Amino acid sequence: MASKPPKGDPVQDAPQVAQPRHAAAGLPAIGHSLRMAQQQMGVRRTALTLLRVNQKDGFDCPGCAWPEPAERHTAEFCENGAKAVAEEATLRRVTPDFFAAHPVADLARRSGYWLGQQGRLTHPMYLAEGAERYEPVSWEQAFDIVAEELGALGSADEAVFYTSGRTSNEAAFLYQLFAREFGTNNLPDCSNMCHESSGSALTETLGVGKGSVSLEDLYEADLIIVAGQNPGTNHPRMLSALEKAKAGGAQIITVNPLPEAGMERFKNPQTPKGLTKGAPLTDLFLQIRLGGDQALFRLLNKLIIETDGAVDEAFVAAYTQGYDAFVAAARAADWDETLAATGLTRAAIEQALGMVLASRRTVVCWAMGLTQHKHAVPTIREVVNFLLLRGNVGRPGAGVCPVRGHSNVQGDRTMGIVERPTPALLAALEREFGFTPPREHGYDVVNAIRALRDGHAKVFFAMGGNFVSASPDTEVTEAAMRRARLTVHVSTKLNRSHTVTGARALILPTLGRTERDLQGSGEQFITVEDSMGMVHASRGRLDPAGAHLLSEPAIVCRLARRVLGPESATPWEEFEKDYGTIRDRIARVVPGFEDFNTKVANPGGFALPHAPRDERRFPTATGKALFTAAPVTFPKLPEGRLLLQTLRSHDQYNTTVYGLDDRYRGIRGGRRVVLVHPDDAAGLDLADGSYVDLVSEWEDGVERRAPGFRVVHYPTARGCAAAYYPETNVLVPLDATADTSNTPASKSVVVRLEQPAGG
Ligand SMILES: Nc1nc2c(c(=O)[nH]1)N[C@H]1C(S)=C(S)[C@@H](COP(=O)(O)OP(=O)(O)OC[C@H]3O[C@@H](n4cnc5c(=O)[nH]c(N)nc54)[C@H](O)[C@@H]3O)O[C@H]1N2
Ligand SMILES: Nc1nc2c(c(=O)[nH]1)N[C@H]1C(S)=C(S)[C@@H](COP(=O)(O)OP(=O)(O)OC[C@H]3O[C@@H](n4cnc5c(=O)[nH]c(N)nc54)[C@H](O)[C@@H]3O)O[C@H]1N2
Ligand SMILES: [Mo]
Repeated sequence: MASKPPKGDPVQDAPQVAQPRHAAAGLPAIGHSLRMAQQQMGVRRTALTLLRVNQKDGFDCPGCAWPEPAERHTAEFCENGAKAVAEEATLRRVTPDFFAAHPVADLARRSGYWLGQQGRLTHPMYLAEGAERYEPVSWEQAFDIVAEELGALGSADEAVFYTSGRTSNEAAFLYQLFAREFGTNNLPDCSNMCHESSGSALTETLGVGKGSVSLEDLYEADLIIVAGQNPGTNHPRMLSALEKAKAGGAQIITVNPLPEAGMERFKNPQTPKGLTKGAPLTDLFLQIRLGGDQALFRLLNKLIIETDGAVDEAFVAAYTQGYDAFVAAARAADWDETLAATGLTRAAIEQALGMVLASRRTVVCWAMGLTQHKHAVPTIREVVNFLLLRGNVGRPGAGVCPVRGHSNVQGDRTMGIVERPTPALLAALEREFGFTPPREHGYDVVNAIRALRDGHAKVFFAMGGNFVSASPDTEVTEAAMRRARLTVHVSTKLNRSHTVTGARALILPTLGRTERDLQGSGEQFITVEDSMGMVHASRGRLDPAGAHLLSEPAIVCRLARRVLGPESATPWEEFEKDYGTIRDRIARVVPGFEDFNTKVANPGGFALPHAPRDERRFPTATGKALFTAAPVTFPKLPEGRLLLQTLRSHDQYNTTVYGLDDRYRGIRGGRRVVLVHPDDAAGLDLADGSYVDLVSEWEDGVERRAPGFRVVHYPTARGCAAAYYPETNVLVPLDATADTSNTPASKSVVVRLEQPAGG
């Protein structure tokens, strides 16, 4: 049986609400993933495809960036990985006939869910200036159009080259090389909205902007703190690692405004026990207020400093600097302020302290709950202070673990997708390729939107992703995009960014991870880097979704030849023919990739060097790990307002909506819900089931409104609310970003809930 056709666009978002769950995975998860996969791919393809996920001779799951264990199960994937694969390997197709039947204005009225459900893009498509519909074009014509608009620019800095974190190392390396040969560092990427705050804080304090732990470290830890992360939905395979760590004696503290089912109890579908009641994961749940984490870690740090013998003084003396200034700041931490910032009890914090002091090896894991706040960078620096105090960096079982999002977002950065390149990277490119790369810093995501809005950027090119839906301040971003001369998207699936275009627009269809990539020299593989700095190969086996698709490396090579012409000394044709030749160059440009082609032949891949982890060497400005002492801040709420976080449901991958359920939170059949504590709801006179508009309040006085959300009484922290992204991105002001990292503060939006008149 083939795939089932997608259902119609749900006109009415009608969420049904039940009690939230207290355990994740188990048999229902297997059932859900297989059902979704079979709807998209049919039974046979489902079986063939899912068995290849994350196998040593298979492809890397296009879902999250969680690493693969050395010993793999036959089915080394999770429910949500299966959904990500099904979404890509679907048998549904978006052909030129589809575009003939659907003018852009029609597509712009559809939900993101409907757009994604239409299937894989099959042909390069072009929207001419003033035209109502996309029409098929040849690849040559498509590259001519891009070359024409790039050639008409007053300066290379009027072009923006965005990347979403699914792009392979090979494609990413070529893409940044092309942008820089063209003459710009305008290389914003999804990291700017994601872990940029982690990168900023870690580079400054430890000298390396990446996590310092491996899976083995997690297994050896005494204490694992999981703060601001929902692995049950977003990194389900992490639950197996936490289960294993617990079996080895680790304790787990969860810091979150929401009780997330996955952290409460895990039913591992790979074990007999997992099929019945499963294993509890969290030992201590700190139900913190949004944005209270810096205050929490600062107080814990003060208490550690004030406990005799608790500080690892030998480590502090040998490897760190800034300790005295930090101690002075930490001593000033105040119980009352911390209790107000966190909403926690004194007893809970003292219990946490007891566990911290009892642990000789501590790991802190985090994700978007820490990175998407105005004070995200000082918050993560405080986590670093916390680990440095007891010497928990650079030894087994301990360290920093920022858990990455997109499957190759970390690798893309390693390959040079960065708008603020280091002089070392530029020098290496210059040496290897013989051109002078631009030195000025380029635009990140927020600055790219400003440049488009203000007419300073005119061509927007995206290597994957869904920029207009993922970015903040939807109305501002969409208006900015419409001012462009040309918008180009290299995509696998239809999304909203194809419907909100510049004067001219192109959709360039590309191969996904699951597909066979045949080039002049034969079948190619690509490589990716996971969240723990392991690099390995990925090989697709399915036939491509259409005969006209090009791989991402091929698209960049052909575009570069057309745009840069014979002046470019780079062997673009050779790169396209044989990706091994790209890896040979990466080996000479990017530290840690020496002998790349040899090392990646090892089925398990290889680990990139990480100086703090491997040798307790801290490549900061002073060669020491840095204690920092930023003032403690936390969001303050005006009367009658709530602090809204915008987060993911269980049935979505960022802006890709797989379905309308959020099973663990008890929500079904709709996404326009706002979770509010029953006592806050009572104070605001909001019955469960009533409908409200969410109106965000920001210092610019502009009213930002998301209409028609069903109120759900939910056990979140007091004063805090939660609703799904991207429906709520319209509420996040473009200028509301984290200090230093400029990441949109998507987890702290001050809102009022307005009941429509008579409602
Ligand atoms: N299935 C699936 N997998 C994914 C994704 C997906 O959309 N779907 N997205 C991928 C990507 S790109 C990323 S970046 C990751 C995202 O992974 P997560 O960061 O887990 O994703 P979010 O849904 O944003 O969840 C944020 C979590 O932090 C908590 N939180 C929010 N604010 C605070 C705070 O102030 N303090 C604390 N302590 N906690 C807070 C929320 O309650 C929630 O549990 O997942 C990746 N994996
Ligand atoms: N309010 C709010 N906003 C947020 C967040 C939040 O928590 N709250 N999270 C932020 C985060 S962490 C992130 S990472 C960003 C995500 O931002 P993006 O990475 O831009 O968005 P995605 O939704 O992951 O992109 C999905 C699209 O990628 C394309 N695609 C999928 N696979 C491939 C492939 O293999 N190749 C190519 N070329 N294209 C492919 C498909 O066309 C699909 O429609 O969103 C950010 N925005
Ligand atoms: Mo992300």
